[in-house]
Amino acid sequence: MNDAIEFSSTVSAMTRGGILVVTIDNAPVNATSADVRSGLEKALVHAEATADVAGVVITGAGKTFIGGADIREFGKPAIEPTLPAVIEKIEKLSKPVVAALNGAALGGGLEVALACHYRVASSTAQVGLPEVKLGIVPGAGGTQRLPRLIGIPAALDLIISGRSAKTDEALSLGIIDEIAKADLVETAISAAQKLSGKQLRRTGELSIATNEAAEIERAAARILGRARGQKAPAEAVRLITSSNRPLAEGLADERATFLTLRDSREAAALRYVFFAERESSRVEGLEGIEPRPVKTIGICGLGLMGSGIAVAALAAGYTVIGLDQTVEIAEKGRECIVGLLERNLASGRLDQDGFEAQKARLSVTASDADLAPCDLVIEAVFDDLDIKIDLFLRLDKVIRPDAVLATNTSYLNPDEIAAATAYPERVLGMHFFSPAHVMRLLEIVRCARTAPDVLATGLAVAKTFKKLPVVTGVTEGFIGNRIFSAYRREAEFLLEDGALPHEIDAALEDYGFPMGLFAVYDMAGLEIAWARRKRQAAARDPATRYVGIADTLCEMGRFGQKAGRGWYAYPDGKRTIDPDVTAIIETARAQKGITPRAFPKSEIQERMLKAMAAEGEALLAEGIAARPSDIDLVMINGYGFPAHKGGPMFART
Ligand code: 3H9
Repeated sequence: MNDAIEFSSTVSAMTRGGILVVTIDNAPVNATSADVRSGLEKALVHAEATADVAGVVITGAGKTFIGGADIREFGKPAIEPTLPAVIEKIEKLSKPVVAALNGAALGGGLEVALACHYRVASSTAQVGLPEVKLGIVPGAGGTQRLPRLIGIPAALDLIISGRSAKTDEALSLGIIDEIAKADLVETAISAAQKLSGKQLRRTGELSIATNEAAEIERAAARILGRARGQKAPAEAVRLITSSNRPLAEGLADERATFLTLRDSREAAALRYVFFAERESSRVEGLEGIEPRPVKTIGICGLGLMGSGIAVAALAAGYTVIGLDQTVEIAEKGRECIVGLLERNLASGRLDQDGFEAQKARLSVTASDADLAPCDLVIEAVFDDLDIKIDLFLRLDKVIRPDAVLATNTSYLNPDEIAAATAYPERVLGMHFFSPAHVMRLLEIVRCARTAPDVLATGLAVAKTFKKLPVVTGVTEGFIGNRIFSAYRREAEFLLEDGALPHEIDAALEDYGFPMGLFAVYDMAGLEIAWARRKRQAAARDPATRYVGIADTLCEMGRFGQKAGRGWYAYPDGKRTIDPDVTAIIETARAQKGITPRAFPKSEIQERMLKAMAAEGEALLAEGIAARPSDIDLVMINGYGFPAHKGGPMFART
């Protein structure tokens, strides 16, 4: 052991047992900033030049190995040395370099590790190349070295999905060589000592299996079919499938592609989304506020929504008490929840022990009093104000005064529910999206009197549910459904003005939505929205433009796919343009004296985007949404807005 050497302000090293142990300490995630790159380069030069150093170990301080390139540096002038240059030095070093993966090795972090001659990981580490999620391709050798190490099909899967692999999978794929059973750095040091003086295995020199052409072709076709107009996945496929060529040639192609994509609008949008997700839970007024402790969650109403919420709560480790109207209905709810857990077991998302443990934490009841131990109760009963108020009044009598009450409503005013209760400060809204155990978005509704620590509790619980929480103020439909209404309204205006449902849907799908609006309507069913429109009819201002075509369809029983017809016809289940619907639309236009005109796709897209952005502006002006990026997150995660376009607020810039 000797004194630490500081190679830069974020990279230091100690020599232990003849091995230079280099530690990257660049909080929060050890991203490869200019200072890290320069420190690493100096450490490598030192190791090569120092006779007493027999090898190198690279590791990270804290819980991350290296989280990748510093995304905040993208778009700024490049500072030497570049990451590919540092990585080349690692691979070519004459002495063994061992990566000691103490945590996540992502993007440029895994690329550093791939160039090392041996990789040891702690059991909690994970590896991945998530660059396509940022609209770029790996730019420091990932598309060339990973296929050399694990073959093209496995590299395609990891790079295009952008997913992370845990250590067991990483070991079986051959990405890492060893999982440390004892101290990670000690294990890495001893690996480096053993490799010293031996022939080193340089990933860039490995050859690629060439007998997998059919498998590769199938995988590539599948990936490109899902890319929805994004550039990065297609470019990554091209680079990976052509990696069987001289390394220098592949690296040069990769670098040029990375630089072009990095400066693209698509990458800017995805970077914006990345930071927006981290920003959304920073809420004004909650600085330093501690959430209330939550161990037991009550869920009222065990229908589809309540069951989904229960599954999310069980997965997060909570004890769950489900309540429904009768013992029989509650038991049905329990069966539904257990059915969802069984699906997770069958798909491998849950192992047998986890399944048993989750099931053991679930109980159901028809008696309000059984909810007494709850720290938080989430109601997911029928969306009717009287029913919800009645339930909350009953809950007031049985749960502790400091327990939090959350209403899962889509359209009702939670302030009215809160006002009816004994302690309105403990009430907030938690608007889940269906299916609640799958959909990531969770609107957290801050009511007029919600206490700060109650709001903080909602956010903290959402995080444990692995949801993306976005705080919204109270307004009809909150952030998402208000913008969705504006989107729907504009589509209906377009119908009257001359566009047909399939033309509007084609324009939206071309833009990147997984499904056009009218196809979505048909899938979800038209009757619930019709019932709401009928309820609102009396209050509607006759001077505002109202499109009645959807009402006509409903009056004809065209309730969507379930009914076999809606905005489209479904012979053999296949979405087909229906001349009857065209005739209905033409009649509606004629009745209003509208002369239809043709709309190019770009104009449809522009009008839809403008309508969403204008509603977003209104939400900001009213203080319902805190920032434009929160609105974008809601539309991306709840309504299919393509992430690579950044959301309606980003797209207007
Ligand atoms: C790349 O590597 C390109 C190369 O192929 C080629 C180069 C030539 N940069 O997520 P958290 C910040 S592209 C800058 O809440 P966790 C983040 O904004 C990169 N900042 O933590 C947040 O800041 P703040 C490929 C970054 O523990 C803070 O760190 N890599 C970066 O839940 C904490 O983040 C990726 O795409 C970054 N790379 O999760 C990995 N990463 O506190 C992206 C994070 O101010 N990162 N920050 O809001 C992650 O997936 C997670 O952050 C990680 C930690 C799993 C590492």
